[in-house]
Amino acid sequence: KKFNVAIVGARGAVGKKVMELLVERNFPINKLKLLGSEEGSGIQIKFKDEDLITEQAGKGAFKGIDIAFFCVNKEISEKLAPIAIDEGCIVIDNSSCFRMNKEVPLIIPEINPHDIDFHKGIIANPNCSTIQMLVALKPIHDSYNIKRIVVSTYQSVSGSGKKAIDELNDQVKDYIAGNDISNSIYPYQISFNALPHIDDFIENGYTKEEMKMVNETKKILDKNIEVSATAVRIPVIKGHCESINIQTKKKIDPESVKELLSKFKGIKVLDDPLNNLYPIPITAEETDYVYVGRIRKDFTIKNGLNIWVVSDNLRKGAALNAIQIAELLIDRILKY
Ligand code: 11C
Repeated sequence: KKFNVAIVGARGAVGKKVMELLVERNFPINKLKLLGSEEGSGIQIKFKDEDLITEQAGKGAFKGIDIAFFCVNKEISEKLAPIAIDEGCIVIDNSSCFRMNKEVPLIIPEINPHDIDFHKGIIANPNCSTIQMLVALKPIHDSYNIKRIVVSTYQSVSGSGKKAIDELNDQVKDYIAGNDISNSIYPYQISFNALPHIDDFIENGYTKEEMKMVNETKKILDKNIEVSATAVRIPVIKGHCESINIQTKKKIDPESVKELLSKFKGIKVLDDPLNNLYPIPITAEETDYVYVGRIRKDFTIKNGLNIWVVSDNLRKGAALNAIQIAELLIDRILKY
């Protein structure tokens, strides 16, 4: 069976990656429709051998579409998802708009595939920093029962979209040319800098990005896990890194964790620090894996462990996980 598919926000960083991965994974497409804003419509984009023309998203645009990948911000998702559902389409939403809604499954296929059975038209794709953290922690939680996570992220600019990639590149060029450096996406220069500020700050002193990691972990993996997060933007184009400290209920040792992680689908362990082997964004770029290294005991607490996790945020952190959700949807629900 083949499906009619739409991408909303096809010209953005995630939308483009979804298009690319639909081809790479040989997704069963009958017809692909590219949707965007009014200004973004009428533009020609190549998909396989076809020249597709982007169309304006809105009433009527989702008729006859089976699955729509929403790769837009939460304000646009909020406006368009109800229209898409009304027109009989299933929405896989990349934004944070519906993630914490009790009626909406929030899925990482390796972790909670069964939750998809309860969907009512919208399935949410988790935040990129949550996805790579939870893929790495799932096998550890199953065996050792994680009580608490302390995580600091080092996130690339592609997480803020195409304009942020351009901003970093322009700032580097201006720096080398000796020109003044301007910024519009971030509150400060991002080149040669690090900003402890991703998404908006809220009253409790944390950012929304940090709270996504807290709340999404509870919804996807286990509501009893406590998470303390600090999210930092660094001048890398693709690939988010995370320093993760965990405390488990059961006794834990690095060697068994290494073995456990090596066997888990989607994870690659790179951990031979004496030979300079550890995950870095450049290794993860354009690959589907969540890489784990620096697996070592935390000597300051009972049952403590430190790990370092890296993944391509546009792939497993966004487009790949969204397509894996669609593949799961087809496998469990639509094929019948
Ligand atoms: C970033 N994690 O790297 C964000 C991007 O809630 O889906 C994704 C924002 C979200 O800036």
